[in-house]
Amino acid sequence: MAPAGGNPYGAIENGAIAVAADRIRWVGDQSRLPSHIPAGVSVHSAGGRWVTPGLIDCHTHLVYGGDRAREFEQRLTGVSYEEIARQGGGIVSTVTATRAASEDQLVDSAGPRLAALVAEGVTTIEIKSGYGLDGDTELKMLRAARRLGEGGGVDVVTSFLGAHALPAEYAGRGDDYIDFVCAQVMPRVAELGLADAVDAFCEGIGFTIAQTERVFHKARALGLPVKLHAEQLSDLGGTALAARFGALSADHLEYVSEPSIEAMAESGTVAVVLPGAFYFLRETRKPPVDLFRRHDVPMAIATDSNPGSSPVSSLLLMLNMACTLFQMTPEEALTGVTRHAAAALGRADEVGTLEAGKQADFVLWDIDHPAELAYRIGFNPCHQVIKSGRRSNP
Ligand code: DI6
Ligand code: FE
Repeated sequence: MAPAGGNPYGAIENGAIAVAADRIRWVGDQSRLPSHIPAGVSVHSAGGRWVTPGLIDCHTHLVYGGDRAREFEQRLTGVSYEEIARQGGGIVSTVTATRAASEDQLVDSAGPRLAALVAEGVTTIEIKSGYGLDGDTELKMLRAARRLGEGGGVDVVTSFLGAHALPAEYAGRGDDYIDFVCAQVMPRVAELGLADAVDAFCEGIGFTIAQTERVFHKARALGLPVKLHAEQLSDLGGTALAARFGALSADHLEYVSEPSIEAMAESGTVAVVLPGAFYFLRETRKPPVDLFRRHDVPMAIATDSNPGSSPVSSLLLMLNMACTLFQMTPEEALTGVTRHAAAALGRADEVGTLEAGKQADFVLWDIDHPAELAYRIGFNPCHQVIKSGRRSNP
């Protein structure tokens, strides 16, 4: 499958990919391969299968302690997500469990969730901090996330999300907490190279525009790109702020306004839609996919894998939900977990398409047509994952 081109999915029928070490060297029509294959080059048949770029899950909170199954029960009796958060449950309850867990325990508990994603062809994943909300636990989460990428089977990109929720010890003192995050935590995170970007939760139950802006200023001073949880439950204008800071992505966006979308188009900010959270919170307001299309804002799709609003470990299921719930096309959905997801992580030069020079991350699928990736529910047609030029599953 090729990067762009006028044909659906950028597909190449009877294509071939040449790989040297961890890089794609050439992609094209099989008939244009040299008839003489030089000694030392091995040839593998994909058996006529469809090949796509390795999938990219560009928004997850994969590392955390505990779970929130009981909160799920509570929500089913009619208590809202916001209500639970205000009562000190929600994100804050995961914070307690995450602080109590050791770094090893965090790595171990995230492992099976990561394995499920990798088994479906995920070769790059973003993982956020944000369940520590104190210096040591935020660093512990980011170290755990980095460790999950050490096996080489998947690239882990990290985001520092210190401004995720207000910890109990700062109740009523949001500005003081932001002071602490900016002055004490972010410089340590940056110095240790533990984050590739900085994120925040700009929301009534999160942080204000002014507080988010302070986090972004600090990120800029530390040379880190930004992204934002914006307009998930209300329209505070976080997306326009993110665009002003040249954010890589603005995520959720159910309540985003058209002027903010124009600002995204201007700044090249990717719209990351998260159908798992929309579904699991039984939201009714959809992200304005038509407006993203009209303004040529690239759309990415991710799991938002987290214990409270999206306990999801399947990116393929998100393709289905993006189509059924948000009326995206299967082609848009696939682009949303490859090319546009790469852009949402600032990694578009490295991954996300099958192009010469990029990392050799790709997936062989047992499917008859690429629309099948979005069509099936609870079925994994992944035949083989190639990560950085090597086979990563049996
Ligand atoms: N928005 C989300 O969807 C997650 N964080 C955020 O800011 C939810 C996190 C949680 O409920 O634990
Ligand atoms: Fe999130």
